[in-house]
Amino acid sequence: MRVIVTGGAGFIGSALCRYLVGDCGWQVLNIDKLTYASDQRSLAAIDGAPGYRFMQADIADGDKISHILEDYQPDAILHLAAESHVDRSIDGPGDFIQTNIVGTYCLLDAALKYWRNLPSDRQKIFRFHHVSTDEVYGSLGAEGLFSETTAYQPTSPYSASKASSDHLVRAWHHTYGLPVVVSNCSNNYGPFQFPEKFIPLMILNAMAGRKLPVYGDGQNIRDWLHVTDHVAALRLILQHGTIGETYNVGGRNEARNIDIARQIIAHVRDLSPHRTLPPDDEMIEFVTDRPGHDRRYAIDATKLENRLGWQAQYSLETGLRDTVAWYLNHPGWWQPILDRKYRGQRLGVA
Ligand code: NAD
Ligand code: TDX
Repeated sequence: MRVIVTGGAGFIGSALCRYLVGDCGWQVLNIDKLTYASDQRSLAAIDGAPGYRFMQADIADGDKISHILEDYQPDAILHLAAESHVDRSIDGPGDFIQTNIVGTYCLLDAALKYWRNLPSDRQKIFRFHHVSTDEVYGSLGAEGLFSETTAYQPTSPYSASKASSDHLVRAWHHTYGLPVVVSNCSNNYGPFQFPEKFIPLMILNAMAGRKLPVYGDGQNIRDWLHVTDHVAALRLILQHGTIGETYNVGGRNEARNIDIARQIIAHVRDLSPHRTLPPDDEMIEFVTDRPGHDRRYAIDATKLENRLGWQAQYSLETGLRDTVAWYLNHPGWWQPILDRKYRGQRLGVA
């Protein structure tokens, strides 16, 4: 397979490139704008591999994307490029509208022109795989799970922009016949995640003996999936998913934020016994809640499990422990990111 991955210098995109090039032997062209959230050092494992190429480009630059598609002649596009952090979307929604909605439109427009010009045998192979989130479904009460037929009810600028992009992708299928598949995944965690997201932020703060800022009452629930389980699902959906359909991806790993924070402190104590940390209750700080904070997300992944035979390999306990160990062992990756100070933007670390 010869594919384009958008957003491949980000957290999930880099895991996907490492998996497709390193484990599956595919040819991958990674297209990324290289925003603050990107880090090409996450791709060091495949840098120089014969099947891997990188090109800096904005998905909203339609002409450039069209030229890239004509030159590279991919069998598929895996579209991950996005602004992805909910708190930033609250502070400044503009970039989210531009990349997630306008950028997805430009990419679809270029993909359609490219697909229409392919010979019919290659048209049949081509797929546009749109990678999305469970946040498009809104917030759950104590009961129930998100299925592929749950109505969209996004609540944050981020989730509304992702919902818009999902609708555009489906419209390009229904109206123009572009062969698309869509996947909506729960919260990811694992190595190389940018430290503004909850799990790496909590790990780095715990390691440094800083307080762990838990929003509101800490009772919000997320359904956690290790990123390697997600990228395995993406390959299966791309190769075996049915055109026009949606697949929910989730590991049946629901947890309250406060419990994740406590588990992280426990893992840091256990894996790094030389550190002297304050008692747990002094390490956790309940801080002002996120505006419009969704209470609970939980994915029903039955369709993916039954039709494509996917199964999450990581339990949350093992995955979290491995992730804590990875951050403990890789200060060379995260310290320069913390030192960059994020161009004065909000991060919440230190
Ligand atoms: P990330 O923020 O770590 O990475 C996003 C990447 O996209 C970055 O490398 C960035 O430079 C690139 N990018 C941003 N704007 C771009 C543009 N205009 N043109 C080209 N590249 C651009 O995000 P992530 O956590 O890896 O998420 C990847 C995708 O998966 C996103 O579409 C996100 O909505 C979706 N998703 C994420 C999660 C999660 O828990 N992280 C869960 C479900 C779905
Ligand atoms: O400092 C914090 N304290 C805190 O309590 C941060 C950063 C987060 N939280 C809470 C908010 C959420 O309930 O932790 C939970 C997880 O927060 P994030 O890591 O910001 O993730 P979330 O808002 O759930 O969105 C993530 O999952 C779905 C990704 O950022 C999205 O890109 C993805 O689509």
